[in-house]
Amino acid sequence: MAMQKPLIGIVMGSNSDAERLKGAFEVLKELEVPFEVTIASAHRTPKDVANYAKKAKDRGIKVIIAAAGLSAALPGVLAAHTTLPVIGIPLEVGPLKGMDALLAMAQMPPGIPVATVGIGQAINAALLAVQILSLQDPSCSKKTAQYREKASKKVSTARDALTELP
Ligand code: RP5
Repeated sequence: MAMQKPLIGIVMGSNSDAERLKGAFEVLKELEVPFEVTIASAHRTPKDVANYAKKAKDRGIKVIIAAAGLSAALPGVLAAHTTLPVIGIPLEVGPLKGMDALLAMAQMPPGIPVATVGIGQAINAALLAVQILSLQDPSCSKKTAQYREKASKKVSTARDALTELP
């Protein structure tokens, strides 16, 4: 997988966000979907954000996932510089616990959409990215179905293990 060209680009606003994105990294590794991770900040390194977005498509990236906390402009700014789909993950950071980031990502001006997942929902962002890839790549569709089958089995195994009400 390390040799494969990344299809998903994950951009985080700070190195301090990495821990909160572990779920996304794990899912993409499990599904063997090649991805890359970088750090760029809409406020601290705005030129890097614009450059990343502008070059992503030509580099073969198909979907961008952008994660940030606080007043999180990152996914919106990336989306402004590319026609690739951008998925935003608002992170639970600071006194407002991610509500500020959620509103900044979800309430985009018409014309520049960001597909925003729930606060801290890194796994869903990764799965949504794989589902977008599946439009062109049937193997991604199969991987999504297998992931769901596994999740479904987990629930039924837990149900079958219930001998009495907890
Ligand atoms: C945001 O500010 C980052 O995405 C991070 O969630 C938050 C705090 O960043 P650090 O001060 O920890 O670098 O831009």
